[in-house]
Amino acid sequence: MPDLSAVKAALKAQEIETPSWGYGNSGTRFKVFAQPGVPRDPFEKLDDAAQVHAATGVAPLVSLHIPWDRVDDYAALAVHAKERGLRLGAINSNTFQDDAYRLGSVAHPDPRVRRKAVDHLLECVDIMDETGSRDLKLWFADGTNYPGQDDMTARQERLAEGLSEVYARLGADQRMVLEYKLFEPAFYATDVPDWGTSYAHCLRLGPKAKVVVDTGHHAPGTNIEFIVAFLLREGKLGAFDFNSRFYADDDLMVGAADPFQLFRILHEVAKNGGFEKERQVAFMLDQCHNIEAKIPAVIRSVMNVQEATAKALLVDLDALRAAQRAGDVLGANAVLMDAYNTDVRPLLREVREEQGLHPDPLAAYAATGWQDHVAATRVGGTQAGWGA
Ligand code: AOS
Ligand code: ZN
Ligand code: ZN
Repeated sequence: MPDLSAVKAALKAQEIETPSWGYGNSGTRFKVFAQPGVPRDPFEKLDDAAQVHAATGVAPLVSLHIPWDRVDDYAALAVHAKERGLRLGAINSNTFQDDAYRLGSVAHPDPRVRRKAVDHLLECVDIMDETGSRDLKLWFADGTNYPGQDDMTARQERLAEGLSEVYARLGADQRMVLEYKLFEPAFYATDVPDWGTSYAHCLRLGPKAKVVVDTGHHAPGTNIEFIVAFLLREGKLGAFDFNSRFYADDDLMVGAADPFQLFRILHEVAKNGGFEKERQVAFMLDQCHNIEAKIPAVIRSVMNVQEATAKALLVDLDALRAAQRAGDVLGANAVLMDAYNTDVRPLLREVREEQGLHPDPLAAYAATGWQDHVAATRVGGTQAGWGA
């Protein structure tokens, strides 16, 4: 059986990164519902993220999205974070919202648009220098809508060229992490549609380039845990964008749609050393909370990751391997299911109490009165920027 004190130590050491855009208003192309008290600027987004960290103890990092989180003084933003026990996490680039990007960004047929896109990515690395962020997170909306619209091979060439210019600009401790997505907004061919494409680019670029697995970016039925296991084995898993989906890239709370899938993914992480700090796997959330209250939704998501992590850490690996060696199909499956079916909520309550936290993070947040405070004092909160 796994050593319970080691499981507890791993749970206390876990760091989950929350997205700045998860705190702002968001919606679908049909409607953005405004909520009272949402942050008006990146400083206030950090104030909300601090509430999540205070309640859970495991969410000290916040991802930024540029230009949504553009400020005059990034060092001041980093200080603001530090004063609240937070650190600035990945810098997410945005090469999808300008009119110039109608036919793509780094893979655009026009070199002037490619220049603009690469310049933006380079600006993001400048920002990383100021914020102390380790990761540049790249997601490209690039692709085509119709067969024949553009040359798919030429687009790969342009993409590779842009990426290598940015890679050369990275500092010694900085990385670029490249997200893939099968669909949307391009409907025929996305330029980085799958992990294989991202992996191939990252492999060519070098050790500072790694793959991001966003759990909402696959075809239905894709075995995501296989991808995770493969990338970990190759040392190329850079980060997760956790969220859940029923149909497309729904960006719902992680663990809401398919907690068993989240467990299977985190089991592969646990089994393959992905929780070890030196592996530098970033556990990020990429979610939008369209109809639910935002801070409690982020807290719930963090708790869902913790619960799936606890179950993954409780898998009796010795028993699992013994059953696998013996070819005991049912026995091996039972070991996994035993861990998944364990109610880990009492364990997590205990872990939180040992950390000096309230055992129930949602109750702890409700008791702060923060929601009433921000509803009364913040007028005119901003839109998250995405999903509108
Ligand atoms: C888009 O689908 C991706 O998941 C990106 O990570 C994106 O930058 C993020 O969702 C914020 O919109
Ligand atoms: Zn994402
Ligand atoms: Zn997405």
